[in-house]
Amino acid sequence: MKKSNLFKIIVLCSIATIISCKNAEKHSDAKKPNIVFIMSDDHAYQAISAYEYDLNSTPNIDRIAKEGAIFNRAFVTNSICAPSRAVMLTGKHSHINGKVDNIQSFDWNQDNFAKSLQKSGYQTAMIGKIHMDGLPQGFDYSNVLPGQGQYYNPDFLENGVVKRISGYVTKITTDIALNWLKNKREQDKPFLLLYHQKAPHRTWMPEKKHMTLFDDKTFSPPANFFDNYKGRKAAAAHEMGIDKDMDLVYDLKMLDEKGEIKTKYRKYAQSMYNRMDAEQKAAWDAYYKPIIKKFKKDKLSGKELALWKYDRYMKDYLRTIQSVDDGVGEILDYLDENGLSENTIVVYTSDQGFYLGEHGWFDKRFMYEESFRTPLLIKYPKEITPGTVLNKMVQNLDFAPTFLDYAGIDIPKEIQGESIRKLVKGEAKDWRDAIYYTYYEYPGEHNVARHNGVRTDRYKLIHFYYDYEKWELYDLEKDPTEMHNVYDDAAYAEVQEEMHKKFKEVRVKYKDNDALDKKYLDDYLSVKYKKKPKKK
Ligand code: SGN
Ligand code: CA
Repeated sequence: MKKSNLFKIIVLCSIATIISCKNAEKHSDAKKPNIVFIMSDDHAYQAISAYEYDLNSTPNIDRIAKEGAIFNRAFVTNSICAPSRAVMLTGKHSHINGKVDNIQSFDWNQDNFAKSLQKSGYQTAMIGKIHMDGLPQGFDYSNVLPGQGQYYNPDFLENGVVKRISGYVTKITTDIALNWLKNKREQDKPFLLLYHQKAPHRTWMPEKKHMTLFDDKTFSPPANFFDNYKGRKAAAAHEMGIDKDMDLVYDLKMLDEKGEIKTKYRKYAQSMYNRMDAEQKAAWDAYYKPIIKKFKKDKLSGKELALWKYDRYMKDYLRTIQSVDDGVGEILDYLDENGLSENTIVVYTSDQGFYLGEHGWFDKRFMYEESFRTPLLIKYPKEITPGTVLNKMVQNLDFAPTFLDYAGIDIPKEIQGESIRKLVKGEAKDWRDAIYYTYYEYPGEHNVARHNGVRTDRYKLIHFYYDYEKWELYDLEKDPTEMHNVYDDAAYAEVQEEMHKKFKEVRVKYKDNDALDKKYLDDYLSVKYKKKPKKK
């Protein structure tokens, strides 16, 4: 055969192979499920009506549970924003992915599940809050808030380019997500959409349309609102009390014109207000001015003031959630109306839980239930029976392997989480009986000491290992609100021993140890405080 003919045959064969591979790829891609991963920031499970706490009504988020499954025991591994997101992306604990606190930077060069999906043919987008520096990797399109983001007229970084957008952040984030689904999505590819809201993060600034919601209601705090922290020394040192730490002007909007209400963070409240346009300011003033006037007249103090603060906090916090729920409704409607629901997995979660007055607190960080736990709802009509309720312990560590599993991609052995795919179908044989927690950002805002611990179905062991060197043990069945530390209580001697064993086991399982704790402490102190840790 002539050389040129041989060459022609090779070229033709290669083209045929490429075409058939492409077709095969298209064919298998068509079966891959789309993923809409919805995350909000600081959304307490207590504030989702599907969890039945009777605080508010979130009909759209609830739709996910009705059409799919709800988890009663979903937890994070490190209850703070950026570390939680790093765990979610990598499927690895903070001490492995390196993003242990909000301060240090995240290494985007490491593997994450979006990169794997992208490589396997998914079109990927990251929209809203990500709270990590650097251009998000693994996404064909990103449009994210820089840092914490602003509620009114926020800046967005569209593929790394900054743009200020007029309006309210939750609505804008929804509009960007819908626009991507409608106009930027390639119809013949499976897609992964991370739709991540800033709300209901501090300082809980409501959208105009929900500004008066709950005005006919006064919220009463949980029974342990006036906690005295007996037997819980580290908890007692907190700086996240609604009573003593919540700022009247910054958090509770008492920005009076005369400047008579002077607080530590007043100037930040002023700059957030200044960011609004005339119309936004007018709506804001129409609502808050009469409240400010009454507040100045009433001169509340002591318990009365604490209860007033709680009520104002809850109203604003829940109002911001109403806008989040509206957005979820718009996305679900879009999927329904465009025949996408059947083949789309929709997840709703938060980067962690939040205190709504339990122990007298706002914020998170502690391993106590309300911030350790997080909401988790998932629907996927092809596999999940509507109305499924799950009580097994899952963690945000499980997102990456779960999404890889659904996308038919092998789960790398370095991933520390487990796919929940079988669990949701009721087909998981062995499931974990203990989960591991770490918290590092100390000394720092809200003064929550460094700690780690283990939780089983019934018990929780916590170790505050820096500055305090204290252990706490809780019997969650007898003491669900964690008011009685039973560490060193003779009645719990056996449980205590067993929990220490479990603690060691999870430390080994997840490859954590004292040397790593020390390393992260040294790194943190040198970055944040430029000083050496105290000698023990
Ligand atoms: C900000 C908040 C804190 C909050 C952290 C972390 N203060 O610093 O109250 O704990 O974020 O939140 S604020 O004055 O800026 O509102 S996280 O969700 O990003 O981890
Ligand atoms: Ca958060």
